[in-house]
Amino acid sequence: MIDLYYWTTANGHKITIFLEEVGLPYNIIPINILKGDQFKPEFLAVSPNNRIPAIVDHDPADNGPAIQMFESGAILEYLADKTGQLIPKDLRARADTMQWLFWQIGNLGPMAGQNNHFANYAVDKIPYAINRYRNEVNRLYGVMNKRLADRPFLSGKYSIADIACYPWVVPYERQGQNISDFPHLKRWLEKIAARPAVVRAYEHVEKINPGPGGIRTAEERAILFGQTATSIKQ
Ligand SMILES: N[C@@H](CCC(=O)N[C@@H](CS)C(=O)NCC(=O)O)C(=O)O
Repeated sequence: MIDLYYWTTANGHKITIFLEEVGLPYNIIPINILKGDQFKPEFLAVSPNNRIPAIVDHDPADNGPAIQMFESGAILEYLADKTGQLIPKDLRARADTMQWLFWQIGNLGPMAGQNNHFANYAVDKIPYAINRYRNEVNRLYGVMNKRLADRPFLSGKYSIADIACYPWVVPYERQGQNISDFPHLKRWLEKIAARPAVVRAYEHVEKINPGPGGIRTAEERAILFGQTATSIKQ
């Protein structure tokens, strides 16, 4: 059984999609990042960066003690290796998949996160910051669109690279992007959205965090955007 420390955000969806795809049993431990659960000592012991997702694998392949992991890319690679699924075994194909997985972690995630922050959450609307990150996400969607022009998925078959990127393309409207400008990306998005495992993964949202989503109060804003080193002092 895998314990999954989860909230209903893009980085959380990556792991529920993977687990649903491979059928590995999991137990969700909700970490309400709007209420400050990410600063609780028991969570920080698993995820010292106070971010979801994180996992504890109580049944690791070496039969040793439980393995704890944070960072969604590392978790996806670990779970793909554990199950032998959604990651190629061939050396070259695996290297290709890993570069697209890391591309998401180092580019699409951080840029889309900042885009969301400055366009949708920041009280001060700073045109320079809004344009900078919207343009970066536009460029990154363009990189994916080009890559997908002559192949169905980012790296050969459907893989952890697609699973990592997908939740960052779902909210293309909030990202200030017109999906029709990216026809290959749109086809990819629709194909993945139709997968039963993906549908099941997103069903957690309504159960765990029903309602309009996003930040609702000044207190939630302070918890998410007022963080310093003191936030994780225990
Ligand atoms: N690089 C990390 C990013 C994780 C991340 O930013 N998680 C967000 C939710 S999408 C979070 O936990 N935020 C809590 C906070 O900002 O305090 C990963 O890929 O796992």
